[in-house]
Order: sequence, then structure tokens, then C-alpha cells
Amino acid sequence: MADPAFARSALNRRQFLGAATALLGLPLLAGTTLTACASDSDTDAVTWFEPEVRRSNGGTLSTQLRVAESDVALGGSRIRAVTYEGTYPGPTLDVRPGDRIEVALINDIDEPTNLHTHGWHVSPKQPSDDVLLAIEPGDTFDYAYDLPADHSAGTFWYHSHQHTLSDTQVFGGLFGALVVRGELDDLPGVADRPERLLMISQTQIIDGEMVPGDKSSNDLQQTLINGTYQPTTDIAPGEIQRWRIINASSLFLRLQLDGHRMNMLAVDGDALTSVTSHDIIEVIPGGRADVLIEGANTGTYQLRSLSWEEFGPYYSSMVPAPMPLMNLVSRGDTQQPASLPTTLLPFDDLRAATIDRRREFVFEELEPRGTGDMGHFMYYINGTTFDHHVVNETMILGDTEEWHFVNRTYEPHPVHIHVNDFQVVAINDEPVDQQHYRDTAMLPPFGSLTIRHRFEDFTGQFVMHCHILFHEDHGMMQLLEVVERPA
Ligand SMILES: [Cu+2]
Repeated sequence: MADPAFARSALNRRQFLGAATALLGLPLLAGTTLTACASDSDTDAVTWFEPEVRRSNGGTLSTQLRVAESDVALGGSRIRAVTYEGTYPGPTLDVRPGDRIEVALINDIDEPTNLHTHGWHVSPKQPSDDVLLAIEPGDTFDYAYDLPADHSAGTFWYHSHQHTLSDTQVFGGLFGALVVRGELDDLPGVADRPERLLMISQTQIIDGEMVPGDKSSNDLQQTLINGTYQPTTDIAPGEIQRWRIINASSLFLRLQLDGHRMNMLAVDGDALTSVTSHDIIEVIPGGRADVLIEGANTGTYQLRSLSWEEFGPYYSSMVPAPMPLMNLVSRGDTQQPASLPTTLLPFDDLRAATIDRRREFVFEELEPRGTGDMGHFMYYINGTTFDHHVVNETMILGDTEEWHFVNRTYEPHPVHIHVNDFQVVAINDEPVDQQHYRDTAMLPPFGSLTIRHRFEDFTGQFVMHCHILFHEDHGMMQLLEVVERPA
């Protein structure tokens, strides 16, 4: 058993209740109406839900996302929740590079909200991905995103980014998937594979009501896939499916699927140079993975998230015990074996780049536990908390920089940077060989993370923050600005 002093941590972004339950990994049953959809004897039941898909047509997608409280299908019940368009998750927006995406965000709740297109390389200026905007109650804002013609293809997501309310709003249901179809999808072995969307989130339901994010307790939360608790989906033996996995929760997931390898195509919507095969994949808060799954022999297999116990005490509380997430039933006629792709897409390795500037960011936090007041929890980058009036760092368009993040806390933080993706080049000052970009990476406890990125195409102000949204809401975010190169 881990030292409880360390176990009060990443999961513990809300009120810390019932630590013993979390540590023992007891089933999450208290006061809930959620039920598992498949038992061992009933795995033929396919209980699979994916949200409505809205596709672009002729280079345009014009749609609305209405933010309102309604009864939504959640975990097998009807639950009051604030969502987009009355579904949990919201509709999937399915687009192509070069598209123009217009979204009327209608705010029909009694607090401000806004919209962030997580992972998209688009302008951070309004009416595009400006997360400093606050759309007030009763107002509608017409967002418009011009996705570059060379935008990477893969899996992204959208969610509320209203500072101080992000955690509550996203936890409550304000999120949905973004799919970009492009070059990666046309490759032999990737094209035309049947798809599954796995959007992973957390919720807490007591007596048929959702507990607001700031009042809920981590150890009483359920982990859902597309709003369903432990759903079941199917595959045929030998069939190759593409799974789009999105971590909309604050859990650091280590996913393992019984009897199957996970063949990785892309991380955070950025293609790998070649397919890599894994027994376990890590998908951190905010992160995504695109994988190919080849159906095993007839039977029922479990997807679960593993504990981090083996990584040491600072990780022990992230997922306290192996957590079942869904069942995969392999059934039907065996399909003709198809080959998995090997080579994917080329990649501009920034380890070879000339570095224009280096910067350092120190992550610290103050969690005065036992005070009973989460309002005292503060999270810092370079000694300050977020202030939208203050630009913390200014970069020059076209420059390539190396950033070194230092973690002076006992828990990991998922570092997310808007607009431009980055390459991880070292972890704990040891070089790593990651031949792809990403938009979110783990800063290890009492460790460091080194990344390289280039500021391309867009000037303007945007943010870098911890994607444990409770930490972001309580300060762990910086305002960045890219400017034209001075004459
Ligand atoms: Cu954090």
C-alpha cells in the first residue's frame, strides 16, 4: 500500500473524501443509479452508444452547439445535465483539412461559457479559437475556424474553456469529439476501417442527480465511455477496427485490452512515422490515441485502465486499482486476414532544428488539506497564477524554441499548449525518441519535461496550462503571445 501522504493527489482535484475507499480500489457503488451493461453471462448484449455525427460538405460545416440543461441519457438513466445539444457527449464534428467550420455557440445557462477546439492548429483570435472570450448567459457567439489545408488528420475534441469554470463545465458534460479526415485516413491499411469512438469521461450520480464537479469526490466517480458505464461493443475475429480514444477525464489512463495489441497510428491527432504495437498505452488527461485493433478469437475481452503502482508512490493514486472500462465481444465469421500498415507519414524531427530560444517553466502547488476549503488550493507556473491581463511569454512567428518544464509537486501534470503542437525530446532530462508531435504531455512528479515546438501560421494570444482542469481553474495556466518578427 502506498503512503497515504502521497495518495492524496491527482485524483484528488475535488473534495477529498473517503481516501480509504480509493486506496483499496473498492467498487464505485455508493448511491449510484449506474449499472454495468454486461456481466460475464450477458456479454452478447451490445450496449454501444456514439453521439450524432455532423459532417462537413463541400468544404463547410455550419452547425450550432446549444449549451443548456436537459435530461440526457447517461449511464443507462436519464440525468439532468448541462450539455451541448442535449447529448452526452455532444455531437461529433467530422471535417477535413481546408474546411471552414462555423459553430453558433448558444449559451442558455446562467453562467458564462465558451468553446475550445482542443488540438486544432487554427487561429487563436476571435471568431476562431479564442479561449479568453466569455459568452454570457443568453448570448450566442458565431465561432468560425479555418482549418489549414495541410492540417494533420486524427482525433481531437472540443470543450468549454471558461477559466475558473472549466472543470465544472467539462465534468458536467460540455465536451464532444472532433474528427479530421485527411492524408492518414487514405493510407492502405488505414482507409475504410470500421471505427469506434471511445470518449472517456468521469461523472458522479447520486439519487439520479449529477453531482456538480466542484462538489463531487473522485473515489465516488464512475468512468464512462460515450456516457455509458462499462458498455459492450463488438468485433469479428480478424476484423481490423480503428478506435479513436479521447481522454476527456482528469485520469491518467493506462489502457490494456485483453488478448489484443493496440497498434498506434496517431497521438493527439498527429500521425506516427510508423505503426507501433503496444500491450499498454498511456492516454493522459486531454490526450488522444488512434489505434487499430485486430479482433481476436471468439470471446469476450475487457478494456481496462491499469494502476500506476509500478511507477512508484507519486503515481499510486492516479488510478488506484485496475478499472474495467468496457467489454469487447468478438463474434461472427472470421474475416480474411488483412495486413496492418507499417509506414505512416513523414515527420519534421525538431531534434535537428536550430533553437532560437530556451525557456523554463516551474510548476508548483499549494494544497492546504484538512482546511475543508478547496478554494485555498492554488497551482502556480513560475510563481504566478493565471491573469488574462498579463502576457507571460512572447514568442516570434516562425521561431523554434525548447521549453523545459520542472515539476516541484508530488503529482504529475498534463501540460497542454494551444495552437502549435510540440515534440517531447527529454523526460527527467533523459533524451527520448518520440517521432511524432502531440499537444499534451505528462510532466512527471518532481521531474522534468523538455519539448521543442515551432510557432507557425498564427499570431495572437493563447494559453498553456495543466489539463487537470481543477488545476487550470485554480491558476496553473499562462497567457502566451506569438508576434510577427520585428523588422
Ligand atoms: Cu496539474
